[in-house]
Amino acid sequence: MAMSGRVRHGVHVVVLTGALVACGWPLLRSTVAQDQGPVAKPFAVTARRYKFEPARIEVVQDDLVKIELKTEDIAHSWTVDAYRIAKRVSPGHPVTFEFRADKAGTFPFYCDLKTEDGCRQMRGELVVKPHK
Ligand SMILES: [Cu+2]
Repeated sequence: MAMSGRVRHGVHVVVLTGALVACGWPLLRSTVAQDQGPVAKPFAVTARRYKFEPARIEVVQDDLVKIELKTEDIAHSWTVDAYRIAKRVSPGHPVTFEFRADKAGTFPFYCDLKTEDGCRQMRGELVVKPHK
């Protein structure tokens, strides 16, 4: 710090450079992070005899939706016809998948496995709200 009094001009340059490094680089880094695309909205969905938890999933159109699906008893599926999704999950083997909710509306999801009759009661709805 003894130098700062004598070489005032030099100190200013150092301070300016320091400000650029402190402020400029984090800005650049966050811009790069945004270029990697939006982060998916995660939903943990549990299937069990004979329902889904949660039974209602609400997103906004064009959201990237991430479903983390697991079952607590037998094999089930999470099926949404409108989105051509049919993901099967078995005990001890959770599955994670993503999709772009590009169609607005309310779409039923259900379990399409026929192993147990009760699976026909497994219903829920995917609500995709339109852009404002
Ligand atoms: Cu089922």
